[in-house]
Amino acid sequence: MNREQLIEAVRSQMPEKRWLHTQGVIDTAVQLANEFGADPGKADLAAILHDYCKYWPIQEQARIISEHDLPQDLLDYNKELWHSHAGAYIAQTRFGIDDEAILDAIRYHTSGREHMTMLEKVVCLADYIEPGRDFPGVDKIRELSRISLDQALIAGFDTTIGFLLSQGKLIYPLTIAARNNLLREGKAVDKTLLEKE
Ligand code: DGI
Ligand code: FE
Ligand code: FE
Repeated sequence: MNREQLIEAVRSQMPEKRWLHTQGVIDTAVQLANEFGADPGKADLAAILHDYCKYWPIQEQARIISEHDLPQDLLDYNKELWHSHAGAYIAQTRFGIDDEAILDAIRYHTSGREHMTMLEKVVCLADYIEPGRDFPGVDKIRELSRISLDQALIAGFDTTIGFLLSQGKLIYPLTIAARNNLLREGKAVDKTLLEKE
């Protein structure tokens, strides 16, 4: 299957609005990959497929998780987390994507996780700041993305965590771990300086 056919396959799974979002994520992810040193070809492929299952019936997404070797604890958290893991599974089984780096970028694009690769960060951030996104604080995240991928991503997670708190919703532990890890990595520089004195 070539890129054009893959694009059509993805497009057929979602309403036009979500397809426009996906196009935005593709462009932004490739741009960020070039800027911050991730593989633009992998960013392109991960972005194309990242929301493939987003509009599938929620029972179908749950079934994919429960019937395969995927993290079962997802089912105890918000259903918005499910499409990314289901999507990675389908990318592998239906489209033959066997590059774990690409699959992880799809898998963790919603929750994030500790020690994210550059590719994972790029896809996750692109999902936050693609041109069609319009939520309070998005311009600040776009601004930060011109300076620091990590700071922008922290601001993104802050927004999501704040939103989930305001709604009285559960927060998946990997999202907290992702944010903590990015904050610690940012501070690690200072620690090294102190140790040298
Ligand atoms: O699929 P998209 O809408 O493009 O974006 P996404 O895959 O990042 O999903 C974002 C939604 O997921 C957002 O509305 C918040 C919701 N969500 C629910 N629980 C969690 C969560 N997001 C994170 N990061 N962590 C959660 O525990
Ligand atoms: Fe998504
Ligand atoms: Fe998305």
